[in-house]
Amino acid sequence: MEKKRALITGINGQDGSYLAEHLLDHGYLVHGLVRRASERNHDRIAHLLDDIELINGDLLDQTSLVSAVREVRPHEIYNLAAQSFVPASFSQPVLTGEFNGLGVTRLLDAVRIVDPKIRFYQASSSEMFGNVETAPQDEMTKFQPRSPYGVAKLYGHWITVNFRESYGLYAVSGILFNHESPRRGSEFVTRKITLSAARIAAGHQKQLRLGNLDARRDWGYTGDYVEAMRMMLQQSAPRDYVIGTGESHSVREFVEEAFGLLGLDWREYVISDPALGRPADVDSLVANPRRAMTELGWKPTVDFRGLVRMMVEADVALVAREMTRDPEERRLTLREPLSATK
Ligand code: NDP
Ligand code: GDR
Repeated sequence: MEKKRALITGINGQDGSYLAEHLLDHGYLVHGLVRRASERNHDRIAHLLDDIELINGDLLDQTSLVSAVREVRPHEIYNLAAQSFVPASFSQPVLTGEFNGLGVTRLLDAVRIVDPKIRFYQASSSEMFGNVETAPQDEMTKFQPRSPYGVAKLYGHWITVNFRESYGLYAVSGILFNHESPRRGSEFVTRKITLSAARIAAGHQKQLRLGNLDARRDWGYTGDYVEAMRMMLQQSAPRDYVIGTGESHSVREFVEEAFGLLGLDWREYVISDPALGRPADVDSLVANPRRAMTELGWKPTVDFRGLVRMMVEADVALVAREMTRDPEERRLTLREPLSATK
C-alpha cells in the first residue's frame, strides 16, 4: 500500500519535531517546510534528518507554497508554522498578522490550486478565547482575543472554516491549549522556569525575573497533543476540536512545583517584574476537551506534576552537559527578548 505523505510547516518548532516523530512512527513519509536562514537551525529535528525530507518555503511567499505542495503532493498538511510568541506580537503586530493570518490563507489557497483533496490541519490556539466569560472553554465558547497574536490566529481559524465551507476542503482547526515539553522555546514561561531552576540549583544563575505570576493556564504535554492533530485528519468529516487537559494552574504553582523538585524555596529566587507584563494579558484559560475525547478517543497521558518533573529533569541534565563544555561553546542563554518587556 502507498505510504501516506505529510507536509509539516514549522517542522523545526517544538510541535513540528514531535509531530514528525509521531507520523514516522505511524508509517508516514514526512516532509517539512523550512524557511531559509543564514545558518541552518535544525536543532530539534537533527535526530530525524535521515528520515525526513526538507523543502524550502515561507508563509510570506505564495509561490514557494504552491511549489512545495506541488512537489510533495501530500495527503495531509499540518500548518504549524507561525510567529508563536505572544509578547512579540505586540511589538510586531503586522508581521504576526502576515504569518499567522494571511500565511494560513496562502497555504489554503495552495491546497485549493494544487489538489483540493489534501487534508489540512490548522494550528489554532486557546489564546483566541482571550478575555473569557465562561469556564471551561469548548468549541462553542465566544472568542475575545487579547493580543495581536490571538487576533491573527482568529483570522487563521476563520479562513480555515471558510475554505471548508466554501470549497469543501477537508480543513480542520485544532484549538490547542498550552502544551509544553523539554523542547519548548526558552522564552515561554514554563521552560524559562525549569531552565532557570536547573541553573540556580547548579549555582549558575542567581535569580529569575517573571511577569504575571497569577496567570492561569491549562498546560499539557506536547507528545499527547500531536497525536490529537493526526487524529483530527482521520475522521469521516472535518470538524474543529478543543484540546487541553481540563485542569488549570497558575504560573506561581508551576514555579513552586519546579523549584520544589530541586529542594529550593522559590521565594528566595523569583522576582515578579511588572516590566515583563503584557499590554493586555489573558488571566485564565482551561479547556473542556470532551468532544475530542468522545469523537477522537483522545486523552492526555501526562498530568501537571508529571509535565513539570519531565521538564525539570531534562533541564537538570542539559545544564550538567552544558557546564562541562568550553564556555565559548555554551549555547545556553536565557535572555528575555526585547519585545517581551512591552
Ligand atoms: P514554535 O515557535 O516552536 O515553532 C514555530 C515554527 O514556525 C518554527 O519552526 C518557525 O521556523 C516556523 N515559522 C515561523 N514563521 C515562518 C514562516 N514565515 N515561514 C515558514 N516557517 C515559519 O511553535 P510551536 O511548535 O510551539 O507551535 C506550533 C504552532 O502551534 C504555532 O502555529 C503556534 O502558534 C500554535 N500553537 C502552539 C501552542 C503551544 O502551546 N505550543 C498552543 C496553541 C497553538 P524557524 O525555526 O525558522 O524559526
Ligand atoms: P502564552 O504562553 O502566552 O499562553 O502562549 P507563555 O508561556 O508565553 O505565557 C503564559 C503566561 O505566563 C505569564 N508569564 C510569563 N510569560 C513569559 N513568556 N515570560 C515570563 O517571564 C512570564 N511571567 C509570567 C504570561 O503573562 C502568560 O499569562 C503560548 C504560546 O505557545 C502560543 O503560541 C499558544 O498559542 C498559546 O500558548 C496557547
